[in-house]
Formats: sequence, structure tokens, C-alpha cells
Amino acid sequence: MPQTIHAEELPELDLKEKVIVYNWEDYIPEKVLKDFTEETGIEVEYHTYNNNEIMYTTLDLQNGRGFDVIVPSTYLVDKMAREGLLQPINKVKLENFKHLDVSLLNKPFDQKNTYSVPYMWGSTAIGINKAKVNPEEVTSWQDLWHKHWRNQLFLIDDMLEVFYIALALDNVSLAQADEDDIQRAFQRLVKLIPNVKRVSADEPAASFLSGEIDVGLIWNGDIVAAQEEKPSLMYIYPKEGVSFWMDNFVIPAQSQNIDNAYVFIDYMLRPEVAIQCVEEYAYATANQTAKLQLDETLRNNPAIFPPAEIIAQGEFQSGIGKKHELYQLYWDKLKLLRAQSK
Ligand code: SPD
Repeated sequence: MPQTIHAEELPELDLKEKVIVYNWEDYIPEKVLKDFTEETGIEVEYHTYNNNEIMYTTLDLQNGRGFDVIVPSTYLVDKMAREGLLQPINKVKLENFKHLDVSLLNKPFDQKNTYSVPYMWGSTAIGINKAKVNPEEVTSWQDLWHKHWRNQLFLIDDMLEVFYIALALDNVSLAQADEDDIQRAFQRLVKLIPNVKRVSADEPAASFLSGEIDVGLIWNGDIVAAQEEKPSLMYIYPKEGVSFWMDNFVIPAQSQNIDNAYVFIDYMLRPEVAIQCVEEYAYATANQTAKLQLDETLRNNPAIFPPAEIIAQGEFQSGIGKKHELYQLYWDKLKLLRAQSK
């Protein structure tokens, strides 16, 4: 649903300028958007998605038009840049670019950050309700296939994350996988279907909070943020490793409010703003200055900022080139099979 900070909510301001932002759901606090408008006089027309492919399809249907700032994950930055959907970032216009963690810059999906500015990053692993599930029962991705979990699992509706877990069991990375590997992963995932109760990316922690789900594949921030309401929720890194992703600000080639897009991105790069985003959503910020100023409980939380050995063991997602279509093909087949099995 579009969420707009309307001029009537800020009666003192004469808003002539706007920026149209298309972002993941629950990823920028409303207060940040309001403060931005109050300070800059730029109205934010805010739209959300909860899946990279939905975002891409929406942009495609609109012939690349309609948005000034989007926040795709790694492999979508690569795809969108290759397809000419993005415009190069003029870093001179981003005074706060200097706050970014250099270890998160110049990644293979956008080697010189020509098109993208890191925002937040995270992992996808196993969430459990330890009041109902013994953490010892889910130490490997393989454990999710156990018949004990029949019709009980949650899966995040995120194609690559789901393929990652099946590929990891064959010790194959998302980047290396060829068609045979993807097909084998698909076959494995077909066998997981009887255990799957819900597939969603819409408020992923909601079914854990309601008690409908006690175990599943989920993004770290969503489960960590939900711990405040339900402390028995826990995030587990399986022994085979996990996939890491990063969501990044980009400016579409067809943006109509380019200057305002820069003002918006630079505002989001302010350390004090980045801190508010981590505090609200429990994802790791790419902003090193902000990270150093974070409350220790957040900075030292291994589910938010994973220890080096967990990072080394996992796979940081990158471009997947033409394999995107292949993953999509098998993902659609899986969804169809699941629908038929219900
Ligand atoms: N609620 C915001 C979640 C953002 C998650 N982005 C994850 C992308 C992983 N492919």
C-alpha cells in the first residue's frame, strides 16, 4: 500500500517538491520519513514491496518509470544495472557516503558502487520458538526435512533464500550452481513441501508471534525485532552456513526527481538516521559510523551483526546473471506443486 506523508500532517510546510520511494515493507521508520519532510520540505510518496521480484515486475510494467529511489537486494542491483534500469550514482552529491563501511563497498554485484548505495544487510536462517522447539533439533538445514515437522514450517517467500538451503546441502553456492544443481535443489525442495505450512514475506514474524508457527526460514531482523514481544523467539545459524544479502539505494534511470532522490539517500546515510533504522528493525546497518554509536546490545547481537566465522562460512549473495530466469522457473514450479498438494 502506498504510504504518503501528506502535507496536511505538516501544516506549516508548503510542499512543492517530492520524492517517490519504493522500498521493502517495514524498513524505514515512519518518524524518519516525517522528519525528512519537515526538514527538507520534500514530500515522500512511499510505496512498499516485500519481494525483489515483485519490485522488478512493477518497475518493468511501468517501463522503468514512477520511482525515484528503490532498494533492491544485491542480485537485483546487478540485473537492473545490466538492463539499463538504473542511473549512475554521483557520489559527490552524497556527503554522507563517507560513513559507509568500506568492507560493504565495491562488492561484485556492483564493483565500484556505480549504481548502488548500501543501506542494510542481513541473513536468512532458522527462526524458532524455543518454548516449543529444542534448538538442538535444528542445527542443520537437513533438519527441516524431518517428518517431525510435517505441515509446520514457515518459509520466507524469497526465491534465492529458499534455493540456498537446498544447494547448501550439496555444498553448492548460489553463484556456482549450474542448471543440474538447480534442478537437484528443486527436487530436494519438492520433498520439503509436505512440511511447509506457510510461505510468505508479508510481516514474516507475524505467524511466529501468533503461535501458528514455531520453526522456519526467516530474515534475521524480522525475528530479532519480534523477540521484544516474544522473548522465546530465537535465531539459529545452521552448520552448513547461511546466505547474506544487502539492500541498496538505487536511482532508476527514469527518475523524475533526481535531485530529491540524492537529498533523500544522503539523509538516510546520516548516522543518527541509520541508528533509528537499526533500532526499529534489527537489521545490520551498512553505516560504520552509526554501527560504532549503536547501543552495545544491538552491536554485539550475533543475530544482527554475525561473528566473522559465521560470515566466512556463508555466502554473500551477488549477481546471478541469466540463472535468475532458471531459479524463477523452478520456483514457480515449486509453488504450483505446493498449491496442488493443498
Ligand atoms: N522488512 C524488511 C526486510 C528486508 C529484507 N530484505 C531481504 C532481501 C533478501 N533477499
